[in-house]
Amino acid sequence: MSLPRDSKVYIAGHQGMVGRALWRAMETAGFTKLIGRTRAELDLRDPAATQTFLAAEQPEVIIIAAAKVGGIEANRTQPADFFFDNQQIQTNLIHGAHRLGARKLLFLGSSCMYPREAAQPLTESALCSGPLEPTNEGYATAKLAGWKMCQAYRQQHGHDFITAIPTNLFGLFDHYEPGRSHVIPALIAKYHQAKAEGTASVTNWGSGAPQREFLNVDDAAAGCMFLLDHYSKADPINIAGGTELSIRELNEQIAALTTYSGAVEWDTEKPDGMPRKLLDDSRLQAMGWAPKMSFADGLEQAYADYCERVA
Ligand code: GFB
Repeated sequence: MSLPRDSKVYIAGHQGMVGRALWRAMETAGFTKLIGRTRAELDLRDPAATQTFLAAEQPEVIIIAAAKVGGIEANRTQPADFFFDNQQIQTNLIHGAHRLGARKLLFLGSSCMYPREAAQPLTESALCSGPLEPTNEGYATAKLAGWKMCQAYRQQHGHDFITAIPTNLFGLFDHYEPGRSHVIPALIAKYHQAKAEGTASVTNWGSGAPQREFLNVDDAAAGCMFLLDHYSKADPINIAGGTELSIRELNEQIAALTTYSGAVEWDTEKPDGMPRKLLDDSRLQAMGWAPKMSFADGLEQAYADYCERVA
């Protein structure tokens, strides 16, 4: 059943890439009472501050898009921060939503919750069936706990708390800082700078062999919006239907986009991470939802955003 458009909705993390896209999607869907807080205004890791905020604002719907996020290197080098920050944020918000008796809560998981060696495409039933990819175990474990916490509160208290698992995302307001970025923004920034400075070669990480599925963040937000209106189960559900490429193929597309024509090296001392991460999207597809934007259009949009905001 669709959520009333005059519901008060708190988008936690509304200034991140996903939170901003959710804000756009919910405005487009007609929601009139969206609220957000910046990190400076509210530290969601702080239980007392979070409870005070929720008690004062009384949101009816809570979306957990707030998270410490980063690419493979940030995850590999700061597993404690990824574990602690995410665990704290989601615990405070899920328990807070319970205390409020919130009408609906959407928790956003991550494709790294799937076991490293699970069969591809990754179906929701493969969760917790094997060991995780070591480079992002801290983050993935926190995300698995968030899903399980939603399930536990549904089971014990009957709350409508749902979990969605988006595939690798990119798009407007992505992070371009070299130590933190995911592969698409990292390559856009590297190739653009190399072209501008006339550098002879760029160095990418790993072997280039891993395969990743990429989905534009506005499509992912539309998928979340669809789930808020139409999904109410304990099982997590994938948001996918993106484009799958090897990192080597991705590098060719981004080199063409930025018109970089120099050499490309591969630093195999850097990790590859999961060999493949393709999410099975049949459950959401069967409900009648599919993404709209082509990968090429999404990549052009991301590059334009980088040129305007960052370069
Ligand atoms: O996007 P990415 O950092 O995240 O890396 P993951 C994807 C692949 O691109 C890896 C390679 O095989 C990287 O080695 N790669 C090549 C690069 N050059 C670069 C580069 O310059 N920067 C980056 N970042 N990668 C993350 C997880 O995994 O994905 C998180 O660590 C989360 O937990 C997120 O799940 C969605 O897809 O490997």
